[in-house]
Amino acid sequence: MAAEQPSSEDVEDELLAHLDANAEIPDSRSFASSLGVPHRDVEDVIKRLCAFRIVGSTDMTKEALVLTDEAKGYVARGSPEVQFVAAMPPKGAASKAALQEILGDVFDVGLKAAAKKQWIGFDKENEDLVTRRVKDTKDELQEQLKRLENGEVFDDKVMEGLKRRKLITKEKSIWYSLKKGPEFVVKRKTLATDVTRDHLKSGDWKDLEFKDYNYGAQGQPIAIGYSQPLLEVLEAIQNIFVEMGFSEMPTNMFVESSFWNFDALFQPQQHPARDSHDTFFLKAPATTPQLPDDYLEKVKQVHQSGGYGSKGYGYDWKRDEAEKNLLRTHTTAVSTRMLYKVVQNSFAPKRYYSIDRVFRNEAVDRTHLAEFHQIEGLICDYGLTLGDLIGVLEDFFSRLGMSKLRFKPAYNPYTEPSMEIFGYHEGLKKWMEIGNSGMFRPEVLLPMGLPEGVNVIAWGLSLERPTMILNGINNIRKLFGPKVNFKVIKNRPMCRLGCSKVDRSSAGGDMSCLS
Ligand code: FB9
Repeated sequence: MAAEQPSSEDVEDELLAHLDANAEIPDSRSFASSLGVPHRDVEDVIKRLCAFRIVGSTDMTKEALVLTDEAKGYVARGSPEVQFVAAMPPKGAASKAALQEILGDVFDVGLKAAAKKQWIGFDKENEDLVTRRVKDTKDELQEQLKRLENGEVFDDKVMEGLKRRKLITKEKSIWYSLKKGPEFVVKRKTLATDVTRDHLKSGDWKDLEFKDYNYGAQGQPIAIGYSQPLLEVLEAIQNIFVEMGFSEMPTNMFVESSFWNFDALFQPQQHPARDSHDTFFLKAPATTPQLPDDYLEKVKQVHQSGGYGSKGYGYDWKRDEAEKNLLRTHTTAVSTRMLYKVVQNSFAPKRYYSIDRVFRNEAVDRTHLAEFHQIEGLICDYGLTLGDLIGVLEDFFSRLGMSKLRFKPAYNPYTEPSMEIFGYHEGLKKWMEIGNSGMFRPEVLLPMGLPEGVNVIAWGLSLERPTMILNGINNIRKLFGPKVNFKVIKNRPMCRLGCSKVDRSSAGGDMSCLS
């Protein structure tokens, strides 16, 4: 009956008693084998006693050459070459297939090694046959491996041979030399960690020593899901829009017709953005014939010859160009559909927003993918001015933590005036481009049938940029897709919108993403 394995408490008492008697334990490995316990059991006790400063330990490491599992197999069952010959009939030939059956994965190594030792030969006629050339075999290899196991070392040539046959490998072994620690005791009083009912009933709680509370102890990591940073910022920005009285536009249509994506927005058909270098056009379904004819006619007119105070572009507008299907390049395509719908029934002032994917056939780089999430806000109402637009932008971006804005005149085919928006980020002490905006042109609004005097102000930005900045992520590929590092996601601080203070230490520190 195998001797009862000493418990960890027993090993501890043995170790403390030994230290008390000998002041030091120079080699924890030989101490472990003297107790007949695996070294790791002594390691656990050493770690515990060091934590209580009862014991002081110095750890030493040395690289030792140890037998691989394959070699241990040969020590147990003999070297492959010996096993091979042993599986053959005492003399004459044997079929490889039969030997393969018997020897399994030792067959290959055994065949090569036995052949190398000229213990076997091959039959030219029948290549499945091997002939035995020796009566007995001396298992030098097994002998060597056994002696190695007992710590013997051979000359380099032998050792190199064994390494080449992957029979020995380097193993770092660590051991400890132990001394009494400042809190050394022969018997460690186990500190109570809880007052149990038995303690109370037995009353022995009075002379128990309790373990101090470790207020720094980390709680059990709770396995919960983590919101994708993009979705976190998306939700926050949706709340900002709803708080500002905006309602969401339906954006569940990635495939759009050129008509709503470009023509309705008074973007001329030869505009560079309308060629496949910038836009993903669809092969199938390539076109959308269902377009509102009367409205389309008006769009055609305003492109060709203007009207509504505009002289238009004066080019020959083609319906089939407008029918071409594409992946929408901006959610402004949804805005045109919405505005057109607004006038279908009696006009009423509206505040709409959209946040969804848009697709641009652009070169992928650190901040650009071929798709991103566009955020768009628009207000249509009587008598809206550029001042109203600036006011709304200040309100919106202040809720995003950007209180100081600057506006730079810009150009969009569908808005005039248009402005690029720049915001000063307190935390990063930096001005950055945070979006684009403008007042929809009459050439966009009036063909739709929007009443005179109604203006539409709108602005747009991306979701990826603020999310990268607020999470200190400098490469958009780390934001979503296969390169997302979940540890970063898991351990990143909650990004709080509106607090412009980016705490550098927590936000992964590298601010190069802002350039
Ligand atoms: O998002 C952008 N920048 C940004 C936004 C917020 C932010 O928040 C801080 C942490 C708190 C930080 C940065 N940009 C727009 C500016 C640039 O990044 C720009 O280089 C890239 N732009 C994208 C388009 O790239 C081709 C961002 C994307 C963009 C640009 C314009 C619009 C929408 C998205 C628009 C519009 C528009 C205009 C008029 C009417 C209706 C819509």
